[in-house]
Amino acid sequence: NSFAQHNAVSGWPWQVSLRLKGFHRDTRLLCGATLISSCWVVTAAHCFKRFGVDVRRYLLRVGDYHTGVKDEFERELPVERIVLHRNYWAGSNDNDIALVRMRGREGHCLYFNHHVLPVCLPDRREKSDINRLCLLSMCELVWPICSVPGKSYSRTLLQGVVPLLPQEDCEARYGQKFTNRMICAGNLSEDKRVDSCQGDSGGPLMCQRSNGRWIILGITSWGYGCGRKDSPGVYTKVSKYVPWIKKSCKAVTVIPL
Ligand code: 4AZ
Repeated sequence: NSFAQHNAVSGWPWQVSLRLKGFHRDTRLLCGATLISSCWVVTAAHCFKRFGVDVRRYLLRVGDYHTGVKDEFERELPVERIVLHRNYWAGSNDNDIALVRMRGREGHCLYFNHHVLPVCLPDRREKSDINRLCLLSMCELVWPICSVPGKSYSRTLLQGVVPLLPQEDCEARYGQKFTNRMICAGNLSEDKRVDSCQGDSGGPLMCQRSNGRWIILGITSWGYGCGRKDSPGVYTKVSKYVPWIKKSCKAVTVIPL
């Protein structure tokens, strides 16, 4: 598929995966997440809908590009704290945002390098210009297979370019479920175009500023199916939550190890 997503060049250093611990020492991919500081990631609140907010059930994996291969900078960190947005409730997709803190020492969790680096937060008034081309990095899903039972995940991180769409496109498609705290992005005209899907939730919709910096504009949240004509993907509009993110990260008192 020439129009499908590509393998990410060498990973995106802020892409994190949220993993659920199994009964043995295995973990499985639950959601994407995005590194915003040495200890914190943002993700989607709905990622915790199924298994709850007990921190012991989860791990965050950073620096991963190939699943099944231990990459040089790959690390798995335990979770210390999960903060769901207080206006998120499982009956809707509104305010689909959560913060997760890794367990570290003295306010420090990760060393940054070319493979592990935080993304920038948008301005509070950041415009989601229509037709701005932004990028999705996807945890592990190959979408053409995703809607088929027995779906399988890609072994390497994927990325794809999606245009930001006018809010009206999602309002027309999804009605009241689409709020102004969400971003509409994707392709309308053809079937089987680049889109996020199950397993990608919580990961970044990111855009590059003219100064070269990448910002996280959206968090993969929901949509009708994946890659369907006339059904764009819906992303949590991060700019609406910047004050909440800053306040919540500060408010957490860290228990020393
Ligand atoms: C999901 O199930 C999901 N195409 C995420 C994104 C989209 C659809 C579903 C958008 O987590």
